[in-house]
Amino acid sequence: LSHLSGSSVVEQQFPLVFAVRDPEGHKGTFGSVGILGGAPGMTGAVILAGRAALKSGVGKTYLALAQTPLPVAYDSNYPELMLHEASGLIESASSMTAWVAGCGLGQAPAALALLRRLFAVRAELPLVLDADALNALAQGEISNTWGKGLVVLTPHPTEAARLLQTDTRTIQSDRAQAAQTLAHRYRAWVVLKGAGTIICSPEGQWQINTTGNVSLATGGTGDVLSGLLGSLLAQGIPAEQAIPAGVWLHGAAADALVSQGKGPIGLTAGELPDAIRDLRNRV
Ligand code: NPW
Ligand code: AMP
Ligand code: MG
Repeated sequence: LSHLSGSSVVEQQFPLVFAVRDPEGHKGTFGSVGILGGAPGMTGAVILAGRAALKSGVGKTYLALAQTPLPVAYDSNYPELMLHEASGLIESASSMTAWVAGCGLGQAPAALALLRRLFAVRAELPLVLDADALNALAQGEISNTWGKGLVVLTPHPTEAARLLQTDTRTIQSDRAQAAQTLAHRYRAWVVLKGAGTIICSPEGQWQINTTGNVSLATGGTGDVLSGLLGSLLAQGIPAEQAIPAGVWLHGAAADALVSQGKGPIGLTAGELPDAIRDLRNRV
């Protein structure tokens, strides 16, 4: 059990997250992340995940939207994001270095089919499952037997309750136990979100994150976290560092914004990516 705290400690604990970049590096050096989500009415979720990925240093960010035709051709604030219809982009799954799935994906049959296809073609790429991908997993809509390759589950307490066929109160009454049970059952890394996020390895070793505050209790902050984790994994940072450091950065960004008077009331998820970037460069 290690309590994550001050930034200098974090820099020592996660050297690969805060390492100086190779001056000879190019965009290919820093990986490509694909993010599957964004059903009608929830395009924002996948855009937020994409912005978080961009600002946390991945080489290229591709959004696979569960909509035909696309509602917009590009994000005019962030034209760096490459928007595609999911069905096409998933066929190029192996050109990414990590995937995120579920942000605003919805539960429509077509969305579930996209998820199944991504599972079929992902090979051994790291995969972060959030939101509706977790709901699909809970309902047996997608297989829980993934082969080799890292899987990260990022449930909030109610998503965890759905996965374990219990209620939110039971999850909250012993969060560490819930995270360990999930990690064991799914043979995956687990990030059980909420105040005092629990990070648990597939082997059942858990730690509690101490950054973050109630300003994060607003729509879209979880989508930012999944984009951030996918980005760090796409950059080739090993899970042992990428996952706890990503959770730390997400909370620390909210703490920094609150100290600047931008919360706890009225912080928006879209403000987090710039703050995450500042931390990653300044820690
Ligand atoms: P309550 O209200 O206490 O009973 P759902 P969702 C609970 C997308 N989004 N501690 C709480 O239950 C997502 O990506 C799109 C305790 C809450 O009401 C998903 O695809 C956005 N309980 C989809 O929407 C921005 C907690 O869970 C319930 C808890 C649905 O995701 C928003 C909600 O869970 C959103 O991200 C905690 N810490 N946290 C966009 N801009 O496009 C949550 N709960 O029913 O799974 O709905 O999380 O909103
Ligand atoms: P989601 O429910 O998927 O949108 O994710 C919400 C994000 O905000 C997660 O990273 C949570 O850990 C975080 N969060 C929500 N409420 C709090 C809180 N009271 N204190 C700290 N973090 C929180
Ligand atoms: Mg969420």
